[in-house]
Amino acid sequence: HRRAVIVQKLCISTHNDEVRLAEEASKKYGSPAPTIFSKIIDKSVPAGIFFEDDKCLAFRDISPQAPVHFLVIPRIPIPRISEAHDDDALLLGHLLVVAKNLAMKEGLDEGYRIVINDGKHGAQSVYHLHIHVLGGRQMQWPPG
Ligand code: TR5
Repeated sequence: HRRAVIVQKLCISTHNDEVRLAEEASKKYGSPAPTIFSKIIDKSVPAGIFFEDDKCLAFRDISPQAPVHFLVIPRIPIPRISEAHDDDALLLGHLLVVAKNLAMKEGLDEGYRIVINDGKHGAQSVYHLHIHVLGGRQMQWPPG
């Protein structure tokens, strides 16, 4: 009986941990308005997805600004880079590593541009964090 009680207590504490983690996760970003990218993630809107893992996905930009133009987005809806949290560092690093691995797979061996637009001055139009990867032509500097 004592063992059963211990097991039960362990289960309750595991359950409480999960509930606490979920609560913390939901507090972290509140419930940001779902964007078109949430629909791409849940596949209710079709997109040219060509890479997926447990944390992110990559798809072709619908309005390409270069011969190769794709977006890498996290599955969790961080609205913009300026709203990322310090403890998102691992995820943000992962997005960059995926972006450069995919750039290599896309044959961008002469270089490419990685861009994150933030807010109004950054000309962000979709409020779900995304990394642009553009390549296949000579880029100019400074950007407009
Ligand atoms: O301007 P920011 O940095 O916010 O970039 C948003 C990007 O999302 C733009 O380059 C758009 O062309 C791109 N975009 C917008 C939509 C979309 C997309 N890329 C792929 N598939 C898309 N679908 C299905 N719908 C969009 N509204």
